[in-house]
Amino acid sequence: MFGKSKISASMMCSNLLDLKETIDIFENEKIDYLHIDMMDGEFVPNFGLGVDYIRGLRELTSIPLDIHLMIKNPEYKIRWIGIKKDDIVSIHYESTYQVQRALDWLKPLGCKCFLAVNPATPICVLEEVLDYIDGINLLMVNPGFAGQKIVKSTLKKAEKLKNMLIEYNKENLLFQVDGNITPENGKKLKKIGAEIFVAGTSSIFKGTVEEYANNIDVFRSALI
Ligand code: S6P
Ligand code: MG
Repeated sequence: MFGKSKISASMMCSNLLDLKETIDIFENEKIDYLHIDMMDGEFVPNFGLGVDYIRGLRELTSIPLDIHLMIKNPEYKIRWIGIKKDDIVSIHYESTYQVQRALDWLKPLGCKCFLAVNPATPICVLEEVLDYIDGINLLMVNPGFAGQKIVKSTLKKAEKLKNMLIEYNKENLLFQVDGNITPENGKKLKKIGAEIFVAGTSSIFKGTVEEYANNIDVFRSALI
């Protein structure tokens, strides 16, 4: 219906013992992005992947990163991360009082600049920043943990977002969905217009590492 779906594998769901094998599979399967959930224990009630993890991952692979910043005041911390030009970086609308300034400071780092919004944040808050972003990360769960169930209202919200992008002539913005993206939810969201799908325990990280390639095939065929 729309362009080719992209898969962003959620690395917080991977088993560290199998990391090298997992990355090899993702390279063979041509996974588009590695999704990095960075959490500071303040913006969300959990700690997540950090700068050293990213540095290590860069030595293992050149798959671009999709860095989801669940940290307070990200504008003051983005230079610590080692962002590259093919990466996506999402900052949360709710994580700073200075959203436009944060985007302004992110842009010169050369990555794709995304704004993420929590399930209860209305999409109308995006109106004033549409000119400063390359995409939107729509959270389908309250961020902080893998393995949660979709917040039902976010499906309707995804439709509202798509309509808003049409209304503002901003259909070129990339539309990512994150949280409980099962093949079924992915299919629905693809129909609505989502293009980048974060794949965690609901899709590709099921069973043992030997099952990942098959899981990816199943997930991919739902996103056609
Ligand atoms: C949630 C985080 C997500 C999770 C993803 C895991 O805080 O932003 O990126 O990693 O939701 O996938 P699943 O399928 O377990 O929800
Ligand atoms: Mg995430």
